[in-house]
Amino acid sequence: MTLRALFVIALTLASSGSGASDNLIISDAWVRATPPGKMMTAGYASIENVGKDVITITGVSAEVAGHTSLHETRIERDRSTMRPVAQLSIKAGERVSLKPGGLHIMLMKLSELLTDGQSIDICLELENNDSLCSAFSVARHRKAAHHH
Ligand SMILES: [Cu+2]
Repeated sequence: MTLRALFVIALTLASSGSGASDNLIISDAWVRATPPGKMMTAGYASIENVGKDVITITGVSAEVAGHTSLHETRIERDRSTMRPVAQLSIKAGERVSLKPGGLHIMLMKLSELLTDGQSIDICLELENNDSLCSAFSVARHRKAAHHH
C-alpha cells in the first residue's frame, strides 16, 4: 500500500468517526451586549443537524463566563421565567432556533463586559464527548434576519 493510500484512509476515518460536531451547522450566532451593570447575558443561534442521526447537546461553555447553561424562557401567569434545560436533542434534518423569548445560552459570572462589535467563542458539548465551538458576535440587537 502506498503512503498516499494510507493517508486517504486516515482522512476517511477521521471524517467518518464520531462526526456529530461536523453535522451541526451553527448560523446567526450572536450574544447580547451586557446590559449596564449586569455581568450576565444570553446567546442565540440557529443550530441545524445536517446528519442522519439525532445529536444531543449536553452542555455549553464559554471562556468569558464562569457559568454557562442552556436556558428556556417561558411565560407563566403572564410573567416571564427562565429555567435550565439539561439537554437539547436535535433530530436529523431539524433546525432549532435559540432566540429571545425561547431557548438561549445563558452566560453568567462574566469576567468582562461584552460590547457591540466584539466576538466570543461558545462551545457546545455533545453527548459523545465531542464539542463544537463557534464565534458569536456581540450585538445590542439581532441584525436583520437572513433567510437562505
Ligand atoms: Cu436564561
